[in-house]
Amino acid sequence: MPEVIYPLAGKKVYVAGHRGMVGSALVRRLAAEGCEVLLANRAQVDLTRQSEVEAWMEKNRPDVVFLAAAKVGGILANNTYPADFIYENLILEANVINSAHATGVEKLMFLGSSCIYPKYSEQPIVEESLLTGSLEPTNEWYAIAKIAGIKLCQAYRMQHGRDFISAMPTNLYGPGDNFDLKTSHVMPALIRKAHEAKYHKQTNITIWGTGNPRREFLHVDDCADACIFLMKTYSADVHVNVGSGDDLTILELAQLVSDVVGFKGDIVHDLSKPDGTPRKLMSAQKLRSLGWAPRIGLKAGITDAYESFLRYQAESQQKSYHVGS
Ligand code: GFB
Repeated sequence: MPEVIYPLAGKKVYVAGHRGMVGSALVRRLAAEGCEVLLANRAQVDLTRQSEVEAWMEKNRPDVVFLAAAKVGGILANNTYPADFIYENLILEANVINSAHATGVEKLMFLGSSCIYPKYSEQPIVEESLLTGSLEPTNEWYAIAKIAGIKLCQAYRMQHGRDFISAMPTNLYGPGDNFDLKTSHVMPALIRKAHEAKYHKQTNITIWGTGNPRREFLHVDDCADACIFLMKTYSADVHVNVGSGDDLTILELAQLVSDVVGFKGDIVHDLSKPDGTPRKLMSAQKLRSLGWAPRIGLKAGITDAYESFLRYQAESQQKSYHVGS
């Protein structure tokens, strides 16, 4: 185990974005750290409003911030709402990071995304590939905002000596995911499609694009564990990739999800939908050499994500029953 340079025990830890998939996983994982976790919903502090963020941070004075709040979505949502993705992410990052500086936060972690790297980066993608080429057009708006987040942390470290670090997770999945087919990422979409096809005895499911792009996936509980590991052991301006180190094609993923869900039909393609980046496998070398490795294999992770989908579905049905009754 590497040296803990910043123990979390006894600290006031603010998780911005605790209702999201990553934020809620961080809250679950922080329960083992002996810290006080601070949370705030949108009615208490709207992170896109500078004065609200400043007032909330001034009043609550966290020692530590995990900046997991973000407007996120899959390839189609990114491509359809570029203004929302760049504006909301930029403004909330700037508000939280500047307020963290103003109120003397001891340590902050900014969470980004693997889409910060150039579209045709050499694979596996090392941290130093940042800003060496053009971005993937379907998500460059989100990517620019996430790059700005890394740069904000670096700038406050350079100018003010702040211990603000950045972690770049790969494509994440797990409990708390968004299962809306129009706005979700591929994993929850495939789980839902395979489940509904099995339930309705359909002969096929449709996947977007050619199925040839390769993607890397990490269970969100592994991601939360890696983030807490880095918070306690890492302090430098270079961001750190957080991934599994393995990838597979979207078609292979669709087959694996079908297998877990128990759907036995065919997989067909909607070629009107974009493929996006051909491949974005991040190098896991830096995080491994720091001493962290994932624990949840892809098949076990998908099984867990499917169970969370079934719970989500049961809850939604219960809610609509109550509304209707
Ligand atoms: O997960 P996804 O939406 O995002 O799509 P990206 C990954 C791949 O799966 C693309 C294909 O090639 C999609 O065309 N795919 C196949 C599907 N079927 C489906 C489906 O039913 N739904 C979805 N959503 N995809 C996002 C970025 O890129 O990744 C964000 O837009 C962010 O900025 C996120 O970085 C992690 O991996 O292409």
